Amino acid sequence: MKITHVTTRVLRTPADNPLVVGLPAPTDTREFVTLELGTDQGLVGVGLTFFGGAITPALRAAVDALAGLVVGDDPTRVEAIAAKLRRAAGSAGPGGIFSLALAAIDMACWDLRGKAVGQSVCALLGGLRDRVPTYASGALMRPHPVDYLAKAGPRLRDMGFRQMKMQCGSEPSVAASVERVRVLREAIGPDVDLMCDINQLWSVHQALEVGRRVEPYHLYWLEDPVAHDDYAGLARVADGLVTPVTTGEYHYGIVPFRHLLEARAMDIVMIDLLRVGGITQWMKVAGMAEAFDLPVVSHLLPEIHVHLIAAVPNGLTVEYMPWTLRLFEQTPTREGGELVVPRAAGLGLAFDPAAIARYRVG
Ligand code: SMN
Ligand code: MG
Repeated sequence: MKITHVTTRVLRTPADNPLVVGLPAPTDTREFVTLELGTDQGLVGVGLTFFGGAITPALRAAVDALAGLVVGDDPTRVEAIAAKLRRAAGSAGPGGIFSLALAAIDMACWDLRGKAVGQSVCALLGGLRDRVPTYASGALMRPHPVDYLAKAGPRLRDMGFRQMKMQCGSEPSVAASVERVRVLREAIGPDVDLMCDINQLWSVHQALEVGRRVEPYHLYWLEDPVAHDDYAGLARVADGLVTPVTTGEYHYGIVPFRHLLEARAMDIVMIDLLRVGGITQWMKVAGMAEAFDLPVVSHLLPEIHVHLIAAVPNGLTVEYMPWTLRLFEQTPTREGGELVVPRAAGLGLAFDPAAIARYRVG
C-alpha cells in the first residue's frame, strides 16, 4: 500500500461543550486541522491536530509539508515515516509544531494499518478490552460559579457518568478552593469519582496546603497542581498527598516521561496524543508507565483514545471531552460511564461531510 494523496482542511467550531447546559453560549471558537491520507488501494486514513487558533495556519502548513514527504511511502511503516519526518525537520521536534503535525500523520497511518487488515486500531495495539471507563470533562470549569457546579455535577451523574473532572486554581483563597471541592462533592455524593485539574496554577506550597485540606472530599486525582516542568516540585506534591497526582498533558515527545517517572513526579500518567507525536509514541509512554506500575489516562480526543486506553493493560479511563465528536459521522457509543470500542476497521471514524461544509474555513 502506498500513500498517493493528502487532503488537509481547517475546521472552526464554536468553543462550546454539549455537557454544559444553561449557561450563555461561548462566543469564541476552536480550530482543528484535519488530515486525510489517500492510498493506491482506495483506502483513506483520517487524522487531526490542533492547539491554539493563532498557530492554525502554521500547523496546517506543517501538516501539508510533512505529509507531502510521505506520498509514495507505505503507511503501515509508522516508524520509518516518523524517522523520515524527523530527519526532514532537523531538530524542529519533539517540542512544538513538529510533534503536533507528526501526530496527525501517524494517526492517519494507524487508521490505514487497521483498514488494510480489517481490524480496529484497538485490536492491532493489543485489543485488551471492548469497553472502557470514561469521565465527563469540560463541564465543571474554572469560570463556572460554585452554584452552577452544584447543579451541573448531579446532572452529569444523571446522564450516567460515574466519573467527572472539575477545575480549580483561580480561587482567591485556600478556603474558597476547599469550598468549591466540598460543594461539588456533597452535590454528587460519595460514589462518583471526582478529579480536579489545576492546570499548573498553584505553587508547591499551595498545592500541599489545599491538597491536604480537600483530602476528606476524596479526589480521584489532582491534575497538574504545579508547573509541568517542575519535576522536583511535582514529586514533593505527589509525596505529600494521599491523593494521586496526575501530569503529562503539557509534555512533548516521550523523553520527559522518563524524567517524570524517574523523579516519582506523578502517580497517574496523562499522555496528550498530539504533543507526544501520535499513536506510535503514545504507546511507548504507556509501556514506560506500565514498567513503573502506573496507570495511564488520555487527554482530549475521546473518539481516538478509546482505542488506546482499551488496548493497554494500564489504561485507566478516557477523558470525555466532546469537542471533536461533531466532526465525525459516527463516534464511539457511550453507555453510562463507559465508552464502547468501535469494531470497525481502523479508527472507525470518517469526517462528516455536513460538518466539513458547516465548519470549513477558507
Ligand atoms: C484542558 C486542556 C486543554 C484544553 C482544555 C482543557 C485540561 C484537560 O487541562 O485536562 O482537559
Ligand atoms: Mg488537564
